[in-house]
Amino acid sequence: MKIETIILREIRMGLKSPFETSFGIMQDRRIVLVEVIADGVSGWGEVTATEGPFYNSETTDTAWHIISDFIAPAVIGKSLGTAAEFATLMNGIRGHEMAKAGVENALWDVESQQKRVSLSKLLGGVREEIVCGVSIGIRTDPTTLVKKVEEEVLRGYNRIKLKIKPGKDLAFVSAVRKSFPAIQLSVDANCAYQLEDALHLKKLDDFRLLMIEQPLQWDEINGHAQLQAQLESPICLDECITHARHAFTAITWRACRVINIKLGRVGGHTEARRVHDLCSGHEIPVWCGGMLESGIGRAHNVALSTLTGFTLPGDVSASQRYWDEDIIEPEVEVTERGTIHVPQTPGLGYKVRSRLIDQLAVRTHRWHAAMAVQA
Ligand code: OSB
Ligand code: MG
Repeated sequence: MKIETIILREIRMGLKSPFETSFGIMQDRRIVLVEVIADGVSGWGEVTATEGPFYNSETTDTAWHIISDFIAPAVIGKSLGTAAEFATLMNGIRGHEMAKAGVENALWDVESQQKRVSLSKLLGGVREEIVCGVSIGIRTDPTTLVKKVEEEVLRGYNRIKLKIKPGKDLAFVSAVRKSFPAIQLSVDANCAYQLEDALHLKKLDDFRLLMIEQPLQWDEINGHAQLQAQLESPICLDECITHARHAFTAITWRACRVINIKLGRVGGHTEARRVHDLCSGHEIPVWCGGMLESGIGRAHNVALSTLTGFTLPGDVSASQRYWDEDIIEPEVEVTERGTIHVPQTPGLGYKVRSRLIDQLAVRTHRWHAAMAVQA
């Protein structure tokens, strides 16, 4: 595939309601979308960076900068055999996984359309239906949280994940567990605790949690190993795992028993599959994380979740939970059983609403390959 055109757009999309985590509140999303046209076929990817450097070090603006000044100039006009070759070309750029993933995933969309298979099949996926959970933001008090959990349980979601932080943890988790003794329940701290909090975190063992996600610092694998040794609840790493090498380190040191795979955080489908394969080889279950994506990022998450190792419900939920109107058609819908049917048509399997995207765009930049000059 010859990369003829790259179009970068930043769109604004307001979440239906604010989403609070230990690192801040998100509501007005600034999302960078990547469209790549190769051999006349258009593919789409999403940059999952947040607006500020609080989840990881990337932001909407750093991704725009890295793609504009380094990635697009490096690949425009190039011919690649497969989307996976893009990952090799990116080896020289350190970090900026979310920026890379936006472009690489657009190429996977192109490749699956060219090969006339669904993205899921191209990735090696085996499921036609995936199991969904939800991630619930921090609430003011336990009663409000219990009400929200009830709503999502009634919708059919198969695992409830509660965001926690110091001061908004034990009482909240305890109230939810009391009201719902049998649900699959997990918590996510987004790095809000220290190893010195081990005795406090150990109290979470009382609530039969499926896992405790990323309690300690974003780059702290050794501390998680020490904490895991003191906890019965499995630790799941999110922020710490930006590539398969980190996954290998974390598994070898027993820093976690579960890994959350996010396409943006690990740099795209190629590295996501490497992390997945490594985890499968070590009997570490994985699940697909979310970054409050628009329909494009969500469609990529649906496809990734069909690989065999994704045995736990992911944070891939219905478009309707996030947006009044999503940028794909049909929107991502969740069945009464809390599952998503995986599209079987070539490419993403959802139609990209390019006219709506152009309306939502606040900036656009295009790169075109130089035309071959005829003698
Ligand atoms: O840690 O999983 C996280 C959202 C933004 C940043 C980090 C995280 C999250 C979520 C939401 O938990 C998952 C989703 O519903 O997309
Ligand atoms: Mg997380």
